[in-house]
Amino acid sequence: MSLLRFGVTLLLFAYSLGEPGTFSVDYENDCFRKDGEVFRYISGSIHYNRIPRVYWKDRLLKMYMAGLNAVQTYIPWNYHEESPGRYSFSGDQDVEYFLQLAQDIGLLVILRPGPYICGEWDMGGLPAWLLNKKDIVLRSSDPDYITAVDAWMGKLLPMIKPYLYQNGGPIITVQVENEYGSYFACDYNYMRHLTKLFRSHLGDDVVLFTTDGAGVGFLKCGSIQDLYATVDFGPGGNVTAAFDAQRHAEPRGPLVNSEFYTGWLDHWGSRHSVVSTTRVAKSLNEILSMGANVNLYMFIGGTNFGYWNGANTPFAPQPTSYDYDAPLSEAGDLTEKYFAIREVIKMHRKIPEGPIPPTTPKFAYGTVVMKQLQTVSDALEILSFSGPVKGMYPQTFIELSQAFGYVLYRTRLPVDCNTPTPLSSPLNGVHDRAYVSVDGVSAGILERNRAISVNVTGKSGSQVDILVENMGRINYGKSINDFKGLVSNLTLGADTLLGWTMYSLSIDEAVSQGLLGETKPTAPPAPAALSLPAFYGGSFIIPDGIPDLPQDTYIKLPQWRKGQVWINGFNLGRYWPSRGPQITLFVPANILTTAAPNNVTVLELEEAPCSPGTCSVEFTTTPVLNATVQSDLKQHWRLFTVDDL
Ligand code: 6GJ
Repeated sequence: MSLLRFGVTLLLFAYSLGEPGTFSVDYENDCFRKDGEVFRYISGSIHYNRIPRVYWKDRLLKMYMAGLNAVQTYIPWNYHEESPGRYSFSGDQDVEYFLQLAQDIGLLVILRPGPYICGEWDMGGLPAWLLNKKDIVLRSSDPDYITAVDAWMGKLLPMIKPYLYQNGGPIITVQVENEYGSYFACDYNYMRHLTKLFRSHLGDDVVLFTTDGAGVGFLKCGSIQDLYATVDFGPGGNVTAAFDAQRHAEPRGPLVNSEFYTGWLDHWGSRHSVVSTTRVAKSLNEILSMGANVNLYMFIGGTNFGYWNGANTPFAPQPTSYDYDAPLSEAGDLTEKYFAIREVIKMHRKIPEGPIPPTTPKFAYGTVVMKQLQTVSDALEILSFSGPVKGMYPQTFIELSQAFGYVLYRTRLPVDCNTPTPLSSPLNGVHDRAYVSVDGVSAGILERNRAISVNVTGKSGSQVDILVENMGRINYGKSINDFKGLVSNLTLGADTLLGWTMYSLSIDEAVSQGLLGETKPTAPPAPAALSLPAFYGGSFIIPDGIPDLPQDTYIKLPQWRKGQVWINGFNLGRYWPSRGPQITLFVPANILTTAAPNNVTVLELEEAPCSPGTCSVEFTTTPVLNATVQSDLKQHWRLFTVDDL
């Protein structure tokens, strides 16, 4: 780039940011000061990684019109560094554009770059490739972990620095780590290292802070010198007592609730969480009446597209929707809770007048007929770009250099099994769900903590295929080193199954390249309770020239059981209507087109409603997130696991 062009670019960049300002903690007057004036923030959480870029402005504007003067967002490390040194910061991952947009709209930013973020996000935002060191101690002074953190922050923080309020940007405070006081390690050297690291890149002026549960026990390991300690707590509790806990760590300075829960998270198989509007409004008013600073977590939850959801322990993965019963719905719709919160804020500060961006229209594109393409086993040649890996024992996803999705494990029966013989994972090592077949006939499902054995029959040499699904890594607590795949040996009867061929599957690439075709009709398999995991395809046209189309919609899969869905190659996420509570998946308009047929690809893992006769999926205008659930965390039979520690 020529010197002139560089100068112009720099000028434009400087122009796009504001004037450098000051933002600090005033310990004497127990407040923040912005440009010398007393300042109290009323913020809301929005995760750019859960919302399509094209909708960022709409959501941020709605937050601004609600009376917020700041937004809070995490930066998930694994969303931006897919493998060591390979970064992506464009499109839906364009953090700088998100920050600039917030500033242009008039919102300040509270940034939470981790490195760990929790957030019901895969492995709490830490990249799975850290587990290449099998015994790594995450969130500690473990040298390999620190090396990776230093490299990541060495890339990210210099990119963030120009957006600090002190440099004319919108970022007023930066969080270090996340609720470290809740983590077993309690490694002060780690937190000191992070503080030095953040200071080295961001300078001495920015306000660095920590967030911990509102209890002295949490603050003990979560707060250290030079990081302003804040707390988090939800509605309905004792606000005074919660802030007294903060005062234990910060006798002076502003009161801050960094996560005031406006709703709550869901898990597959548990009832949809809702939190009453009245309860939220009352506690919010109490917090604001005390002059405290607050961030409403979540103001909009959005979606765990693809494989990005996390899990809690005992293993409980979160669904695709991160609606969170938040003031703005997953699709950005204005809710009764939104207007109630706006009324409360109005009692404490002047809020913007003028039109609020309306709820986006939803369109029912109707029914789309689906037909079977190929089973996963039939499509192995297409799906396994890197070819099979052979080994005496099964290898984990990480050992097979795969982070997300599915791996096919293949072996053979070593002996005749003329009577039903248990194929088991005695150490509960199926992480997380496995679809077992023998000679092309489904034999059943193994599931972490729920089902560690299936009975099989067959001849010596019969082919055993086991498709293992990674359902999302634990994002909270001591089990975040969540390895996926067959993480311990399987047995047949009393004997260990040896001799494996393992296929890492590049399903997303195969779907987006349209590589999956129809199978030649073969003799129908022997009757079985379940079908083989298979792909199904269909398409629908959205006519060109109709104003406002395409519009957002929801996809529903009636009588389908569990799987993954892609539209035009975009991985929309997981569906599991047979377990619930989520039934529909949000489909943002930006992945649809009027220029060509819209291709729907479904990977059904258990049983498609396609035989006999046709099967279909539906596009409707109404979300269903609160269906009754099947067996809420009922454990069929399970051994003691590390999750129980
Ligand atoms: C916060 O702590 C976390 O900082 N929180 C939750 N904690 C997990 C407790 C599970 C037993 S649930 C909702 C929020 C977010 O995860 C946030 O990232």
